[in-house]
Amino acid sequence: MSKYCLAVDIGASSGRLILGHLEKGKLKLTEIHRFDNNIVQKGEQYCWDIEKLFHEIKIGINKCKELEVKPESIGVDTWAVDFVLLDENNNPLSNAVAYRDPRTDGMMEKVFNIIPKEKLYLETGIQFQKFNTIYQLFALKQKSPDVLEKAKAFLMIPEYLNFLLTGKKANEYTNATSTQLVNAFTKNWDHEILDQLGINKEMFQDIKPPKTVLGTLSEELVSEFGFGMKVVLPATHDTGSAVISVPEIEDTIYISSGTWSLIGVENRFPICVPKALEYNFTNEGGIDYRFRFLKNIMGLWMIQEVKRNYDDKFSFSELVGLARDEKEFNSIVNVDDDRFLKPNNMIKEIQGYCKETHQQVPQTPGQMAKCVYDSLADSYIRAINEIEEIFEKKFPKVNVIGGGCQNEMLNQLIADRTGKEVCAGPIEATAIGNIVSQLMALGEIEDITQARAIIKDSFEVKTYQQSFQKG
Ligand code: ADP
Ligand code: LRH
Repeated sequence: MSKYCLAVDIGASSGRLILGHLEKGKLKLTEIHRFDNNIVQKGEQYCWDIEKLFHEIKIGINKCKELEVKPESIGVDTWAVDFVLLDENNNPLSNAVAYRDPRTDGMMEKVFNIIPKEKLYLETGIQFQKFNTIYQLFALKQKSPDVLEKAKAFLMIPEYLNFLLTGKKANEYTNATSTQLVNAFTKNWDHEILDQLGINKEMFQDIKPPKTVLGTLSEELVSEFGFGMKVVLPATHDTGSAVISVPEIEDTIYISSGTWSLIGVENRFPICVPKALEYNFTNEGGIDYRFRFLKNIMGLWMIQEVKRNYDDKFSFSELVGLARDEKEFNSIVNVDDDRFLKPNNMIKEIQGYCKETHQQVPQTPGQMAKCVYDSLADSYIRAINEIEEIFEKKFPKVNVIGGGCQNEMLNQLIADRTGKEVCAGPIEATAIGNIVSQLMALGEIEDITQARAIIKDSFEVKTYQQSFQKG
């Protein structure tokens, strides 16, 4: 039996602490704590409740004691792009503003007036999304330049949580690339971009790769928990950890399905060709400097919001069941439309779109869910076609990972509409990727090839085939 590692995996909708260890060559998981994560309003801003998140991490660590397990290490991953700035006394200078906050409205265009879009893409290889860190920092520069000037440390969300755990400040490569401020080739902060935008360079920390042992729990926390642990950097960007868990990556298109849908392939080099720019694909940095060539498209955020607007009267699986009964309902929305990013009411927004486009307006929860799933499938198919066009080849398989892979209707829709084999799983891909990165750092797993073989052996994957012959 190997040492135990503790994964802290916090997505935009929920977080969990999962213990992992190797037993007879298989990875065993024990979920010890799960909690909700939501955007909260602080004054005028949409923010993350970072104090609550740290509190939940501490609850989870304390639960290890009840299980009489002392993990060798802990690793934190979260969603990307968001950050906290610290002053010279290591106190936060800013809220942990959430990427859905409208402060970045119009900022992309302002940045393009200084740095042409094509140049930004050629240097960073990163997809254009209005909430990327670069536009968040530029918004801060416009609206509160003093805050940016005073900042002594820029820490992304997992890095700030690591700082609270260890007192150590470091940036981590996979998450750093999501800022659109890292050069895809030097793999370091792009000082030219920072200078051109007038963003304080001094606040950025050294970039450390996944599998780095950052340090150990602070003495204060060791006395609070009664035990210490190493703090290891996994791929701290959740999608970076998730994609490690795709068991057979060759010739596979993965969809990391959660609040967002991240759809793409793994590469050894960044691809910044004009078609990739035109279709807005990203080259996010991964473990061992592999690149995730993917497109971040609307995900299950739409159904999360629909569910919330129905006062959580239906579970996710109930919504799937209700949608299945609506075979005759075929209205579709364009999920890429910005209006779905943070509407006041998702149900009304979807109804408004259908009305404006002269389609049948969804009225029941089943029709609403069917509309969301059909529309998401539509956008997956577009992205798959774009990938195949860029690579000038067909990919025979799609592997859906993450919480969304439990949506059997969506999995079947992808199989039916593409004719490809669709594999679903693992569900906890992100936490698994986090754990195997720690096990690699501790020398318990040799490399990512071995890690993927172990994952393939340890977790069940459900397969879907086209349910009818295209004719
Ligand atoms: P994130 O990491 O972005 O918070 P997750 O990977 O946890 O997201 O996935 C959450 C999503 O998984 C939910 O929005 C929901 O649509 C989907 N999901 C979770 N459980 C089920 C289920 N039993 N059936 C269908 N879908 C589910
Ligand atoms: C998925 C994710 C995605 C980012 C978005 C902000 O959780 O990290 O990769 O683009 O959140």
